[in-house]
Amino acid sequence: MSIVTKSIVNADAEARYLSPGELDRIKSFVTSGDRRLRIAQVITDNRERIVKQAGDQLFQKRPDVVSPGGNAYGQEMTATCLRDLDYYLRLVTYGVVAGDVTPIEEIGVVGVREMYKSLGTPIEAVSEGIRALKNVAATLLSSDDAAEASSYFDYLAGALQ
Ligand SMILES: CCC1=C(C)/C(=C/C2=NC(=C\c3[nH]c(/C=C4\NC(=O)[C@H](C)[C@H]4CC)c(C)c3CCC(=O)O)/C(CCC(=O)O)=C2C)NC1=O
Repeated sequence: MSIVTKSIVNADAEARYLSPGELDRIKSFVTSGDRRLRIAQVITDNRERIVKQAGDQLFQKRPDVVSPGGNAYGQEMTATCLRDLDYYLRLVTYGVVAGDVTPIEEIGVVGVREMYKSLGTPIEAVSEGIRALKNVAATLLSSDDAAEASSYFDYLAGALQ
């Protein structure tokens, strides 16, 4: 839920007008809108490249995952691993646009630890992959935009750890 919807739901639950603090938070959400949309656009336009380079970085750091016996070993499993990175990059764009980690949490975090456990996927390597997505995306963004985007990648990497 975006800060606008969330504030309205909270205020209406108490049948009150939006408070000065809520209006301030909505103001900063609105004024950061251009930046957040620009970030989402750059990531969306470059998604294939970001995922590919992040995958290369991950497999360099964690060669075990793509070695025999590794969870992402073999062409099909490696492609599934890269698909998961693409899923997470997509969720980050949702968070950036919403200005809120809730969409990332609801779609990509809740229940995921258990899922990866049952698949035998090393979750700390997934986090490593998300940090690689962050680093590659940062090379395509201004430093201010990269800093804004970082918080969503960091949230996700931390939540999966
Ligand atoms: C948008 C929300 C969402 C997420 C997050 C998601 C993840 C997800 N990853 C899966 C598998 C998988 N995920 C990986 C990923 C990896 N293995 C590694 O060693 C690496 C560290 C890592 C890549 C970074 C692999 C290799 C599989 C296949 C495992 C298997 O079939 O044994 C599966 C099992 C079903 C399938 O194969 O599609 C799901 C549901 N699906 C979703 O709908």
